[in-house]
Amino acid sequence: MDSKAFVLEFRKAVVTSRSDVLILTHVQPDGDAVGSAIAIQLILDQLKVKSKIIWNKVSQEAWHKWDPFAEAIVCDLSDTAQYPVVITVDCSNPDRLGEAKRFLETAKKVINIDHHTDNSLYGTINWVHEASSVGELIDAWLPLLDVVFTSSLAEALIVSIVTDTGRFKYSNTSAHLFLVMNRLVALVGQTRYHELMSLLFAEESLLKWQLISLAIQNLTMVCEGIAFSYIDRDCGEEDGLVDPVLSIRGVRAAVLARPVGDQLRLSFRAKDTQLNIRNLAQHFGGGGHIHASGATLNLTDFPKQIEEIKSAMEAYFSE
Ligand SMILES: [Mn+2]
Repeated sequence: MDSKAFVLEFRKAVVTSRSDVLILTHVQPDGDAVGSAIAIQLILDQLKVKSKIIWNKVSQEAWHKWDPFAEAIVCDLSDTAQYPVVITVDCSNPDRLGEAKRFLETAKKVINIDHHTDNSLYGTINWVHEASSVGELIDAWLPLLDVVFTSSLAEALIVSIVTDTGRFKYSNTSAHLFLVMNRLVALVGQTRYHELMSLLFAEESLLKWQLISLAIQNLTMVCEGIAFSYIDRDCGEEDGLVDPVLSIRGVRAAVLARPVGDQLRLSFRAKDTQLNIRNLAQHFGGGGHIHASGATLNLTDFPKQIEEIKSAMEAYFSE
């Protein structure tokens, strides 16, 4: 399906919906999830289609960060309404929706918009292409819809693109993206762009720094360049704790384990472009991007599991 065909299908599905269109994204929404969900809502507003976003498992830190962008960041999973049209953004498979997965079961049409190459194409309409972010994908087909490129739409796409490229540091940053950003920043203006960047990146909570400090203290090298660490307390949906470990000189890839409720969450990151860290994540039943992925295990005995993960990693890298 080319972008013209997709836009036609998209429009047909949303304008014929008899009730609100539901927009969903993955648990622990990051900047791309939040930005692209809001962008879709703004597009639907212009098409005079009513919509609702349900956020799922937003951390305190993320709450603080995303609140200025989303008027109402509310986790309303208790919602019992059925939505015939559901749009998912930045979500490679239904499990990543967490509890909100159940909305897919009653939906007649699921529009799956994503940039993860391991997306399971679970939608009735799938728009899945490799790109830096879902924001970049949306930007590409916007001219095909009768939508005015407003500054709030540009803001949402900026949040999406800037966060998913790690502020233009990651390998997904293309020359083309700067042309996109040129247009977007011109729409929001230089002053607002600076405000947005300050809201997103100028500060982190004290708790986050304390957790980062724990991750650094518990660091071990399972083999040359491969770091493993853990945080032995439940820090809820707090995200971005593996990146400081990865930023240590000499570390090519980092894995971080932490308990969240009855789960043990693993984050995988690589800065060595030759290293496919997703293979390791898949080894633990997870998935994601080649250089940034995750896995979730059942939490049984944390200290014992930490040792098992370490040995499994050693065995994996000695092959
Ligand atoms: Mn993304």
